[in-house]
Amino acid sequence: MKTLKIIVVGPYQAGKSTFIKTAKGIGAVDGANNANNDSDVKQLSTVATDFEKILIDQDMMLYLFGMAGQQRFDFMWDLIEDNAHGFIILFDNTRPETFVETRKMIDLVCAKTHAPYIVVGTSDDADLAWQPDDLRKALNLSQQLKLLNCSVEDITSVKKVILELLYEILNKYEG
Ligand SMILES: Nc1nc2c(ncn2[C@@H]2O[C@H](COP(=O)(O)OP(=O)(O)OP(=O)(O)O)[C@@H](O)[C@H]2O)c(=O)[nH]1
Ligand SMILES: [Mg+2]
Repeated sequence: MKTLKIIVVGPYQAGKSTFIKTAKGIGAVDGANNANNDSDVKQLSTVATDFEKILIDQDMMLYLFGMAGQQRFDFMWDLIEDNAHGFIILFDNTRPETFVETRKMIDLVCAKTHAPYIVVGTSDDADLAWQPDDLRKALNLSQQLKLLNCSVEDITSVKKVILELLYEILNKYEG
């Protein structure tokens, strides 16, 4: 069984916990096998890390970790960055005041690891959501870098994000 460790990071209230809870539902096998008894009870704001195990098929298990938005990002790094296979950097499409922090997280991921990552704007379903071209400019993202939108409560949308990252990871390690 291959296990992949994926870290979800992003500013405070970006939708990380909701994303991870929704992701639990994408497992190929029945819910009982995907359930993780250690997972956090839903809280208003995460004080520890979120964690879910997701069985993709008989050969692949994802370990999905969420970094608490209120904790200092640097402090958590030594614990999680070691053997991560990929990163999902989530930010809220409707909260431009968090864009500077989002950019810093992208820079930190690039500086600390060579693992693949994707940048994902949440609240895609909201009226105030920024358009992709404007987001690219605001976050100073190159055209090559993948920028996706996601509604974190929507399982299809969350699945698309995870599959995109899996393609990136498989390309890197097997391509
Ligand atoms: N409708 C909708 N709501 C969202 C979306 N993203 C975030 N939210 C809402 O934003 C709030 C925060 O979501 P959480 O999943 O707790 O965010 P978080 O990043 O884990 O927050 P912290 O742990 O405090 O950093 C919740 O009320 C979510 O329902 C989205 O894509 N669509
Ligand atoms: Mg949280």
